[in-house]
Amino acid sequence: MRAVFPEGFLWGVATASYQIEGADFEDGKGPSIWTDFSHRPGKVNSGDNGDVACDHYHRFSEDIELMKQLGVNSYRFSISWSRVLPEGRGKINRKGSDFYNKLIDRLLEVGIQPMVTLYHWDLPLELHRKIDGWESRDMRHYFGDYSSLVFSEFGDRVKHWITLNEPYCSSHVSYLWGEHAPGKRDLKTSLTVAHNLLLSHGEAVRRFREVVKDGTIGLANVSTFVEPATDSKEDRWAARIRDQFINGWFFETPITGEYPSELFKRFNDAGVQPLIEDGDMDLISTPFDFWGVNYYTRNVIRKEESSILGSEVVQGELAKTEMGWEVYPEGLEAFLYKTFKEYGKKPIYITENGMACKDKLTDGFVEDFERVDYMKRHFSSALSALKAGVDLRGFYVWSLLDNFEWSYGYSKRFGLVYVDYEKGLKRIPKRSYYYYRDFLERD
Ligand code: GBH
Repeated sequence: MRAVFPEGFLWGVATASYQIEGADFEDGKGPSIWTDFSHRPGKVNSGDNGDVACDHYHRFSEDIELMKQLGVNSYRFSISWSRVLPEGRGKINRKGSDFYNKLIDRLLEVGIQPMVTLYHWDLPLELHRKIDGWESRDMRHYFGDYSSLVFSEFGDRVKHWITLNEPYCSSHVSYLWGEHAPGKRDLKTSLTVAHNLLLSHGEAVRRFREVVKDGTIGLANVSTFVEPATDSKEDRWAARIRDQFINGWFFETPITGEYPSELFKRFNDAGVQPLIEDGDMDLISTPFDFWGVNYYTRNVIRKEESSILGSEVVQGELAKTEMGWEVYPEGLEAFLYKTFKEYGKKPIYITENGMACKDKLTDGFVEDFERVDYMKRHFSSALSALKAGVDLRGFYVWSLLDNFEWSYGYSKRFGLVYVDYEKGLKRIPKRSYYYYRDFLERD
């Protein structure tokens, strides 16, 4: 199957700073909102935190070796803002930026293209404390300054950039559902946060054009394929509105410069709409180069008038992963097609796809056949999208290593490589790692 993908297609694995790095207080690094959140009782499963995580900060050479043996030609990781700027602004922490210099140089030495995310949820705690973090309109300036700094430090070697990872999660999962840092529950606040995130995305793209002359920059969104529970008019309406909430808000707005109209009207009627100032929508719709699509599952939606979204998520009947998410590879092809057609005809990278399994270490090995099956089916769905004309440029499996799965702590494993948290964080490649290696080598 691999041979059918175009020449130059990027095959990779993806990670994020707080989930793997550890060394959270080392070499001048400042705390992030996740440092704070994970140390609060009851926020993360078993009281887990990212103080040590996979200790990737000290073991990055070993981890790059794992990638080299795997045969990927690209690696998507994120930069920890507070490692580079401990208080989110001000003077650069050289030891922090040196870590990323060493990481990038080593990747290039072994022929792996870095794809770098500027923000994967670990906001410097100081910015949260002093200026209210993403609730503040000023964030776009701080994010802009941080971005400019990072572009000038690493832009000579990094050619693929992503501004934000899943603004849906850093707004709604964090400020509406309360499951992620900082753990608030208020729709108006969370819509304000989403607006500030989108403004910051636009600002970073503008800074990028000033600093980097040969590179591309995109936005990575979580993309949940939304389907109505029944074919009734009510459920189809409910699914459409829900799709605007999860997907359209972050896929349509940066293209059209307008929030999805039906849902915006609903929020406006309820008085929770974000405050939009002159020039905001121009900034948000600053042209950028590609979409990152993080695809995991679908949502089945039924009308529920009492909810402000007008709907609820119902249990689907498909097989589920350890996260309880339905396995639905067909949704990937459909989503890619829709994204390409409706959201600006841009090149697309699948920047995350993977599953959590009940991985058990037995006689020193992990037989994660379910994950192998999941990968096969999603690779083939991606191929169908390509054949249907989607400009698909790459596929990153989430994730290289088992890691800190946010509010689930270390209880959920997404890695191609098992991390033995009991035995010195030993890395043990799973069946799926060898499947991917063979796929990349000869399939
Ligand atoms: C990604 O987010 C993150 O970028 C990454 O850091 C994380 O480790 C990885 O996924 C695995 O979780 O309605 O119950 O079916 C994933 C965001 C949002 C995807 C919720 C699945 C639907 C859940 N997720 N979504 S459900």
